[in-house]
Amino acid sequence: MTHSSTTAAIGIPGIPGASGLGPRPDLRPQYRSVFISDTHLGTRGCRSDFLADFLRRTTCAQLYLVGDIIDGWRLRRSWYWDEHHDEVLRLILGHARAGTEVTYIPGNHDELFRAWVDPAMPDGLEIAGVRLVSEAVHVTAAGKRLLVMHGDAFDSVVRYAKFLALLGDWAYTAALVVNRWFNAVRRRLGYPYWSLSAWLKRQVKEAVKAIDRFEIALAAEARRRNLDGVVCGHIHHAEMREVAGVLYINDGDWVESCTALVEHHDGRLELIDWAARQRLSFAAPRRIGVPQPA
Ligand SMILES: [Mn+2]
Repeated sequence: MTHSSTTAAIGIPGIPGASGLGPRPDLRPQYRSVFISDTHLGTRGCRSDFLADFLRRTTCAQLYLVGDIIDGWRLRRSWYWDEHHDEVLRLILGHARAGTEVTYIPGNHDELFRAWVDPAMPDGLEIAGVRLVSEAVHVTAAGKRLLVMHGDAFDSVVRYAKFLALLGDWAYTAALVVNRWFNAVRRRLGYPYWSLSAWLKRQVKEAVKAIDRFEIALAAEARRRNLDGVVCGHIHHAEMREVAGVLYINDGDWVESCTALVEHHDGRLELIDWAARQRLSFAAPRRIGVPQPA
């Protein structure tokens, strides 16, 4: 099968103009390309409901899945799957069927796929219209050449306090509340005050430094290959910045935040925060249907 990027998405429920009445070559997809990563489907943390909403309302000529899309192919105790996880897969395959060029670049949580990609086959392997490759070079409409890789190959620079890599505000606030109780108990037992806040601030400072090292390492890799920039994921921290003349872009994740990188038809790149844009609340309960009795 050839990858045509001229065909617009058709026949996908919920996509404006996608009536399913036949090809609509006049209907241009919304974006030239879309990059998402770290969706961690198969885990409870995945905001699969928001992701399904994003995939339902977004059309693009090229869709890059930049690793850690499906988590836990290896047998894991905590496998989690609901109807939104199903829907996400259905929507991705639907986009591929409708003419979107879908490229899957495995990460460390879906590294099983890496064994399927033969480095001798630069075109990779194609399954259900999804092209599987270990990494890719995307050329923007503006002619910028971007290395697309998950990023875990540079783990050695972020080994520090991964669990704390950018603690969310809410977690920080919650931790401080716990700390108040903790110190009330310590005081009663005659122990001196211990500042969780100061400790956390030190940890966060180290995590920020680790993220900086990661960004510098990936940008350096792009420069080494004479490319204009890099698009990656892995550290769950959306970012777009220039590092010594090279563009570093991290498309974020769909666990802690709900972010994607989009390329407009003129080659302009933009990070979008889907939860903020759609005013979706992380605190609201997920709309999950009642399972049908078997
Ligand atoms: Mn990863």
